Amino acid sequence: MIAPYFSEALIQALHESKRVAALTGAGVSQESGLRTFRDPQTGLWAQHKPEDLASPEAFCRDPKLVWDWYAWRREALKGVRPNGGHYALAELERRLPAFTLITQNVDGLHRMAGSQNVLELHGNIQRVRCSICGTFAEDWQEPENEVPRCEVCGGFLRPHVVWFGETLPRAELETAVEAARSSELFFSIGTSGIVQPAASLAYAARNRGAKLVEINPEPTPLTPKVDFFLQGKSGELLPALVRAVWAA
Ligand code: BJW
Ligand code: ZN
Repeated sequence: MIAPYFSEALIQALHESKRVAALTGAGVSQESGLRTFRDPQTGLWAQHKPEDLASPEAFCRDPKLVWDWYAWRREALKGVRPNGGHYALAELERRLPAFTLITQNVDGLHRMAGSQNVLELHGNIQRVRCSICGTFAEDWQEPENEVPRCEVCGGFLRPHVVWFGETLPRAELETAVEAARSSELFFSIGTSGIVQPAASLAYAARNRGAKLVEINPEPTPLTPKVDFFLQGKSGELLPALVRAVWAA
């Protein structure tokens, strides 16, 4: 790859900013081999739109279908490793005085790459809780053709993720809003920016005077508002940016 060009203004902004926040989406994990949400689906799940599976209504209608989709995704995650973009974000946390990483992803790859200060707005796919009483399950029986049940109340188990129409974890969301509002530089990386309330964080940052940086191979609804649009893959651009800013 030819070394990408980054403007002096962006490099200077990264040198000077004391408070930086970044919001990531499924695109940061694409180069680790994971599918994004709004990519056309292939194979086993091609006939279902993810939006139609990630909802309490879908789980009510067909709990087994939704459980199997998540079980398949957990299985697919087994061999998956973070990519250069995840590692570069962990490096930003080490380099910058105050850096908050806000992710919509449930795959856990940011922590695997070494990021410590991660706000998981949509939960984590590896955790499972009861859909009735909320008790977390560490391990569970998988009866054939049935959704596993809670040992406490007998309710169906479900993934500890946030579905459409459900509220985000309050503490994480409040901390994310505060980090966005107080940031001088805000990155939106690998997200289509259409799912609320995560999508509004960039606007909250901008309204308080932050400069916006977007990294995405495709323009999004946010693109016209950003100060720096880095068009391309985050697994390539983020490590190159870190090298450009902190060149030995
Ligand atoms: C690359 C790349 C590479 C590719 N490098 N980039 C206000 C207005 C309108 C609607 C609402 C509103 N407030 C709430 C709503 C309703 C709803 C919503 O936002 N709907 C919109 C779709 C219109 N939001 C909610 O229901 C939320 N709850 C809530 O707000 O509660 C209060 C409330 C409830 C009801 C009414 C009002 C208020 C909850 C949202 C939960 C979202 N959950 C999911 C599933 C999580 C579990 C799971 O993983 O299965 O979260 S849906 C899915 O979308 C997932 C993602 O985190 C999320 C965002 O997707 P993301 O990450 O942006 O992925 P993609 O695929 O869309 O984009 C990938 C991008 O990467 C693309 O741009 C590519 O170009 C790019 N890319 N390769 C960099 N290599
Ligand atoms: Zn229960």
